[in-house]
Amino acid sequence: MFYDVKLVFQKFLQYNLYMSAVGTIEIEKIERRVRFCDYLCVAQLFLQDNFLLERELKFDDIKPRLLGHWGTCHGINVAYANLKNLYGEDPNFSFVLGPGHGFPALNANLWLDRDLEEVDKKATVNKAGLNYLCKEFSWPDGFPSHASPITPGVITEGGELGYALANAYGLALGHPEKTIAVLIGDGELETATALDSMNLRDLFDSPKNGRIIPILHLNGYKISAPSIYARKSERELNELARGFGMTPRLVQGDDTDDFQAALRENISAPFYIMKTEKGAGGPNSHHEAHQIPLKKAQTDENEFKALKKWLESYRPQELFREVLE
Ligand SMILES: Cc1ncc(C[n+]2csc(CCOP(=O)(O)OP(=O)(O)O)c2C)c(N)n1
Repeated sequence: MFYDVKLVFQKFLQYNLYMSAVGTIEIEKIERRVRFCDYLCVAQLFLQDNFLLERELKFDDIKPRLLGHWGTCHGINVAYANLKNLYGEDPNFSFVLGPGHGFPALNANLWLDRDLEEVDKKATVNKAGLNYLCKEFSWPDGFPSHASPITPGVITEGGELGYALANAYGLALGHPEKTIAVLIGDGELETATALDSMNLRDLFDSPKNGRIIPILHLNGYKISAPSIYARKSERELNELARGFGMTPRLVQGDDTDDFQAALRENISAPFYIMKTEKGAGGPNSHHEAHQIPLKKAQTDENEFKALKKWLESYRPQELFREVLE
């Protein structure tokens, strides 16, 4: 048997680099960030006071009008945290977000990274800023319930699904130095615009252009019905990606170790299929999780208790200390 010693050594080195790049501490850091952003999503959607649960939750702490979307938030937070860990320091990296219904997640991440503070001086990354972020979400004269022109980095506004992948290719066109990761909803990929944008890869493959990292957010549902892609087998999904000249790589979103490994693999024309559970961490089953779970939490004792349990499950005060102090 023949071994190319140099190659084996390089592989060994790569392996060790990989091991040290995603050691336990780093994995914990990514997962803590996801938990914190998940909590911030629930707090934005539901709370008008007592944002870190520093005293016993009361009915009056809950917003009188609950408006926004929960279901897709966890997956967005997972993708954001994993990409941030790897590309956070790269000035030529951008993240394009398709599923527009996950605005609480986008707002939470922009706040945590101080991007929001740059355009809104009240969104400071401390307790006062956290209170402001949560209180003003979906609130008269505050933040809207969806991404809008006041959101830092918004390219396309208007609520129409389908443009994320085309926008990502556009950003990297003629910019070989750029890397653009793009999260595409599985419902979004059912639109003609998104599906046909998969063909752009053929035109794009040139050293004059940047690198695209498409990530299909396979959370199984579009609004409350199973998406077409959720009905396909893993083999069919892989073949679909291959048909567009891409290399499929399935990732279980909550397996941080594997997600980090997958992002570091040297895959040409990758197509990541990121599986998460719609509404993960929340009280409802997937198909009920899209918008506001526990709609009657401000008046119904059982829903109030379920919300309290849900909020407490993230241990927000501990998270706040661990992430920010
Ligand atoms: C072109 C277009 N068709 C339909 C809609 C209505 N719509 C809004 S969200 C959504 C489902 C989105 O599903 P997905 O992309 O999987 O996002 P997620 O489930 O993660 O929220 C649909 C059909 C829309 N906004 N734009």
